[in-house]
Amino acid sequence: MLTKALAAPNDLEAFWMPFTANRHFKAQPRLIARAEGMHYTLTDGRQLLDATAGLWCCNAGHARPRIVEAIQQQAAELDFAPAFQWGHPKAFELASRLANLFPADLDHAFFTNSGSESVDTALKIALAYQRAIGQGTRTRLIGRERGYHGVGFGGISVGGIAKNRMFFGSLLTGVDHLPHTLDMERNRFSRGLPEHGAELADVLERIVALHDASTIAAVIVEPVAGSIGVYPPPVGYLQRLREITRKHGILLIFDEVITAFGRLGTGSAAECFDVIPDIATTAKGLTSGTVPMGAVMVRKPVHDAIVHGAAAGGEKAIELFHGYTYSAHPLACAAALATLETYKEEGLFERAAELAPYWEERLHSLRDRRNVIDIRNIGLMGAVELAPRPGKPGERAYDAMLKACDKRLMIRITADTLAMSPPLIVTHEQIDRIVEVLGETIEEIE
Ligand code: PXG
Ligand code: PLP
Repeated sequence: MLTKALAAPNDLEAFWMPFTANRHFKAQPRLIARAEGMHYTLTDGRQLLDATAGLWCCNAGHARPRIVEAIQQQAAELDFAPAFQWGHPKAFELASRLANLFPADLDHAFFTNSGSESVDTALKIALAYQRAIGQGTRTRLIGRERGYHGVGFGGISVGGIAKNRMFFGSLLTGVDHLPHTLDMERNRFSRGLPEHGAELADVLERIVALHDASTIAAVIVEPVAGSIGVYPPPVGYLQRLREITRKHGILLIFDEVITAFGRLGTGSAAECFDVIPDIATTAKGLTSGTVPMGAVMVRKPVHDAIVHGAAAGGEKAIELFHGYTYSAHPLACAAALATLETYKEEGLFERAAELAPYWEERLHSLRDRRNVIDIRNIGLMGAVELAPRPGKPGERAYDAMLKACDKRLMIRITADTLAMSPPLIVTHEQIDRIVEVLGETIEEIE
């Protein structure tokens, strides 16, 4: 009998893999058997250094004992509890912890099971809020070009990645988009926040002029665009978005699915940039990727307008007709509490902040390598953008991912950008190793 860790299936057909080149993968599979600390082990025994925290989520690293034990104990103690009209203690404890972690009066948590569900939830809360305060004509939602907000119909409607939208019909109506903020002409090889581009937020004024503020419910942006390949916001951009949305009675939603829980060296991007949105969506790092969970953080006035406002109905009436079977799942709550405890006990957010300058320095040492056209970084996020092969967009990065895997490094790719977001427990030596392998990889691929 094979040992459990090395057991591998011999039929890969039935599993239709998400966001994967299924045909190529199944011809040349990469199966992961185990994870511990900063490393993955493949079924063939090879060990990979994890430069991506899984999919931007395992911020505490892998198989952390406190988190593992919490999940094990919880499964034995309370496997499931209905979240509609019932509660369990850890859900309330977790919500309170999150209310403390997020700045200002982002004091209420609505639980979901993923970033996509968090985005759907946030958009629905925004619409319900506008209606609750007598602004029911405000139904438009404004996203941004190249934004990634998951794969629900709400998320792809406000999202701005053509491939994620073009196959799926007409999407939500009444959506418009701000321009994206990547400006390589002016900002190429910026370290941290790019200097130019705050004025791109002013396009919101033109969108308001076009549709009228009375039709717009909310603007949603990633404070740092992650999935598209790490676009830190231009200096002053988020502040300007905040001013314009406030002026026009439009809610500002930060999609913090990647940026929350230490990625920027703080609990949230809201804290990092000192810009307070009305709603913040989270997932991923909330449980360090161990159990699916998201949380939507909502400012008190928004929550109160819906829950305590005139439209809420009698005390026995449900205030918001929304929720998931697995909202506040006991296993997820236990995992999240243990994760937050791990972050705190090990000072991982502070650690990320301390490592960020070194990360920046090392990453930018790659700027003169072959085909490198831009490098971007903030916190413990980084991207190396390669020139695409003529007529074959994405292939150069795809080959880089395979080559890096051969060299025992896991990276992410998006179009021709290599993206890195190591667990916050990464060491200086491991950062050196990541950059060394990246450099070799870039030189060796065509
Ligand atoms: N919003 C943002 C800002 C995200 O980054 C989602 C929503 C959706 O979350 P779920 O949990 O539904 O996937 C995300 C997720 C990548 C990559 O490598 C990025 C994400 C997910 C998977 C891969 O760029 N972002
Ligand atoms: N579809 C059906 C038939 C259901 O009964 C439910 C939930 O009861 C759902 C979808 C939604 O599932 P979830 O609450 O896990 O999102």
